[in-house]
Amino acid sequence: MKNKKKILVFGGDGFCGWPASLHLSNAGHDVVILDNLSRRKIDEELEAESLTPIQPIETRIKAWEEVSGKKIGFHNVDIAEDYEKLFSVIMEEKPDVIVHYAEQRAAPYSMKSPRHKRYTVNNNVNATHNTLCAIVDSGLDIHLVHLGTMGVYGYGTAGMKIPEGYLDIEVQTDEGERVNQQILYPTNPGSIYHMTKSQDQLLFQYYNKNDQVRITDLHQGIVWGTNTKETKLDDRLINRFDYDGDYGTVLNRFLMQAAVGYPITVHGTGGQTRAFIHIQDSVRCIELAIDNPPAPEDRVMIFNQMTETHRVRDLAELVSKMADAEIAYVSNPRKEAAENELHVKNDLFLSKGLNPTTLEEGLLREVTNIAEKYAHRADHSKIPATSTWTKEQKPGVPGDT
Ligand code: NAD
Ligand code: USQ
Repeated sequence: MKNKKKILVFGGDGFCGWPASLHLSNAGHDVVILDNLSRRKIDEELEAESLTPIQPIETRIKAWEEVSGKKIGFHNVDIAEDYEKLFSVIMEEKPDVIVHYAEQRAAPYSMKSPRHKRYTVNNNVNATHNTLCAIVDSGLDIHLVHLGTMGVYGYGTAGMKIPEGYLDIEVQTDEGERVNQQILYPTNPGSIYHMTKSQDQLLFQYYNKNDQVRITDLHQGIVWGTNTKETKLDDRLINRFDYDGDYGTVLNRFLMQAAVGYPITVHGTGGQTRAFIHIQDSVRCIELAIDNPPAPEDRVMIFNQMTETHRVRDLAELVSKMADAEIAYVSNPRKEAAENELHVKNDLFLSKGLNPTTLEEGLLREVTNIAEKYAHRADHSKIPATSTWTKEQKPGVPGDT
């Protein structure tokens, strides 16, 4: 393969990282996963498993080799806690690219208790800092591709389209002259988890300025769907499907709830507008980011990785109609604007060749079919979102409002 690269995927056992590892391996790259399997341990802590029966990482990798003839490497490393091991793996593997997914990614989990807040900050900020520090320490020219979030922007811009990372501003000098500048778009995170992604941005700015580390930061919207072209090839390659109140994301939750006969849990009025991307496009974006690295003299390259925006209650109505399911407007356990507009620029990925998958019934049905197939594995007591942003708030339980 022309342009074959050695790619380390940090967090490659997770919901986005596993299908991305398969996609990159299928495209001909040499892929090695680093993961401490903490997400699987959190399943045990929450007593809430993936709806789909995901296989142990060793079985996944063996199945991939049988199906594709391609090898994926694996190192069990806690990149936040074990800098020495992280550094020695980087020196051993000498990657061209690191794709960094390895963070605690659920906003409700990050808000559960002081312990969960502290874990999320320690894990995420150290994971990102250790990665940057090790890249510089290695002396290797490694392109870092990081998964950030749309949530760093906050979700309201008074009608303006959210730019890709940088905001044009005009300032007035002491002499009264007007000067144009670009600044990092001010962050406005809505949870401890989203706050760690805002912290990541500063770490990137610093290491890019000081050490010319080549960095692409992908501000991703909510990922929906479960299968990709590669995960469909064998049951042992199946991707995880989170549906519980902490890790389940909104559209997949609604589709799962409809499939198992649980009322669709809309938080508050459902007036929240969010950005979305299908898992197949998510993995394609990673490939495009890897194929289009910034030059060493470039600033941090920021892409908005989303394809469309939707209002939560519109999604609930769509799923309700499609599956003839009931909607429950529940108490919102989060502190967030009840209603917001959201307009987002995504020109960079479109210009690099992304052909967006939009919400269409066939794909929604595919998710519902998977949820129906594994409905017997669903624990209905784990569905309500019980993590509240403040002590005064109530969990999102149907029938409680
Ligand atoms: P996930 O929890 O399924 O996967 C994260 C993986 O990272 C897990 O396998 C976990 O074990 C690993 N990990 C966490 N901390 C680690 C550490 N210290 N050392 C080694 N491995 C560690 O999450 P996901 O949904 O795949 O999300 C991946 C990334 O994409 C996250 O950074 C998240 O913020 C971002 N993202 C996700 C979504 C989404 O909708 N899922 C949307 C936008 C952005
Ligand atoms: N919501 C409901 N009902 C539910 C679940 C959620 O109404 O049953 C609402 C929430 O209150 C919120 C919206 O749906 O207003 C989105 O919630 P979510 O859990 O789907 O998404 P979020 O917490 O923002 O986090 C997810 C991923 C995270 C990623 C982020 C991208 O877990 O890793 O960073 O999406 S973004 O939202 O664009 O910041």
